[in-house]
Order: sequence, then structure tokens, then C-alpha cells
Amino acid sequence: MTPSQSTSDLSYHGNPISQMFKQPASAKEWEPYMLTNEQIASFAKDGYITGIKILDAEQVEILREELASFQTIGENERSLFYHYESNESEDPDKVLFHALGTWRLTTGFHDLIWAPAFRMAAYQLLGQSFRLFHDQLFCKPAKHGGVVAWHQDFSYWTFTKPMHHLTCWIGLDDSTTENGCLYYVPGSHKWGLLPVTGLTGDMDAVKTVLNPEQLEIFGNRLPNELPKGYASFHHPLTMHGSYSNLSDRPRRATVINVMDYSTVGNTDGYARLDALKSFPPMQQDKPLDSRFFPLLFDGDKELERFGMKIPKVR
Ligand SMILES: O=C(O)CCC(=O)C(=O)O
Repeated sequence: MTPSQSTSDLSYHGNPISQMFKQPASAKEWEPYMLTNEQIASFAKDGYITGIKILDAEQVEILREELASFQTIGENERSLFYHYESNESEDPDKVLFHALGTWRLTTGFHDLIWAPAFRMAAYQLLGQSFRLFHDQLFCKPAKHGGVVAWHQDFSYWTFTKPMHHLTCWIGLDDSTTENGCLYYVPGSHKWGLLPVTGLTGDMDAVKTVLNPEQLEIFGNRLPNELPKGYASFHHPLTMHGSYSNLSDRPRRATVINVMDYSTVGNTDGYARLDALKSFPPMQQDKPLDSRFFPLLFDGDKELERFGMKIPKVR
């Protein structure tokens, strides 16, 4: 199967289906992807790390083409998405395309979740073998791209437990302050869980729930400018968001959200069950281990057989 080819439901494939990403087969082939002790310490301190290359230019091009095809898909394929909003912006003058579930639709997005550079870094930062939770697209067109308001990912994920998740944000365009790059608040992963204050409306709504000390730290937020194909990884409590895109260039990004392999459902009493109606089935206290949550990396098994000593978050 070649990238860009679309089939019915790719979640039936729990392994890569194309040659888009060559999988390492020895310690020597895994080593170039390994994060250093310094990068792991920096993640523990700041709640994110950045500048990790995941995709080459050709792979970016494949994903851009597949992304473009999502604009014109039929009802059947659209039903595979867990969430699909061609414009989720609450500002009538702006556009934000937001979708979850691309890995079920096209070969490139399906195989992206097995990209070796992504898998190695995620394994080290979670310190554990992990499963796919879901993927996402956040795309802002040129000139009128909408904001993604400041938020913590886990405030939207309390229908799962325990909190042992990780996000990988990958640019499909060079992202800069001009076209609406992501921003992070270093150290905010130590604030604890904050309530949902909205994703696509008032950029600064979260300020209403921050205490004076957090508000001061919020002043240290930093832009996460990245070339296309490069990624940042963040903790589920790290505060992040992105401003509008008023530039002449689009700002497209794909996101992979992963979780500890033993994560279970926590749906009983979840306040926003309606938002989950197109999600894969999940049950209270039952492992999320169906075909919708493939095991992406059994790192302990796959790497230790090569005798590799891997620095990991503990
Ligand atoms: O791409 C963006 O602007 C927002 C991304 C985001 O919220 C995330 O990766 O969790």
C-alpha cells in the first residue's frame, strides 16, 4: 500500500501498512533517535521539550496531501473521525480546522503513529510502554486562522485514568509567531489540574482560574517556533495555546496523543459525555486496549532485547 491511498477503516491495522517509516532493527538503528539525559531532565523541569525531528520534507508533503483530501471527503469516511469541525473557531472572522481520528482514514497518518523518532522519544518521556489515545489536526489558514486558547490537555481527558499521557505536536508548516505557532508556559505542569475554560474562543479565558502566583509564571510563556517536520512533546498538564494566524502562510499541525499501556476508562459521571459520542467505546475501569488504542511501543521488550540502556523519565 502506498501513502495517500485511502481505504475503509485503517484501525483494523495495528501495525504500519506502508514503507513510509523504516523501522529500526538494531540498537545501532535506534540510537540516533534517543533523547539525552539533558533533554529528559528539561522535560521534567519545564513540562515540554522541543526541536525533535520526526518527518523529512517528502513525508511532510505526503501528510499535507492527505490533509487536503479531508476537506472533500464523503459522509462514510467522515464518520470514522472521532471529531470533525471544518471551522471550530468561535470568532466568526476566523477559521480553525480541528479533527481527531485521521489515523483511521489515510495511510500516511496511520503510519505516522509508528514514526521511530516519535516512538523512541515518547517511550523515554512516558517511561513506559504506551498506546495510541488519539491523534488530532489543528490547521489555521493564512490571514484568518483562529486561536487555540490556553489549556491543559488533561482537563479534556478526565474520562480516562490514571493521568499518564503525553502529547507530540508536529508542524506541517514552518511555525513562527507570525503564523500562530504554539506557546508554552514552562513549569505549568506542576500547577495541578485546572477546569476547562474553552478551546477556540477567548484566548486568555484560563486567566480567570489562575491564582496570583500562576498568573505571574504565566507571564513567562514562550513561543515554540519550529521548522516543518519538527516536534515538541508536552506533559498533559502543561499550559499551552496558540494565537491567530494573520500571515500569508497557513499553519498546519498534526498531534499524536499517547497514554500508558495500562490506562483505563473513567467515563462514569463524566460531565461532557456528549463530546464522546463518536469516540471508540470506553468502559469504566476497563483497560483501553481495543483495536482503537493500538500498542505503539512495547519499549521494554523491543529495546531491552538489544541490550540497550535507555534514559527514561522515572
Ligand atoms: O496546534 C495548536 O495550535 C494547538 C495544539 C494543542 O492544543 C495540542 O497539541 O494539544
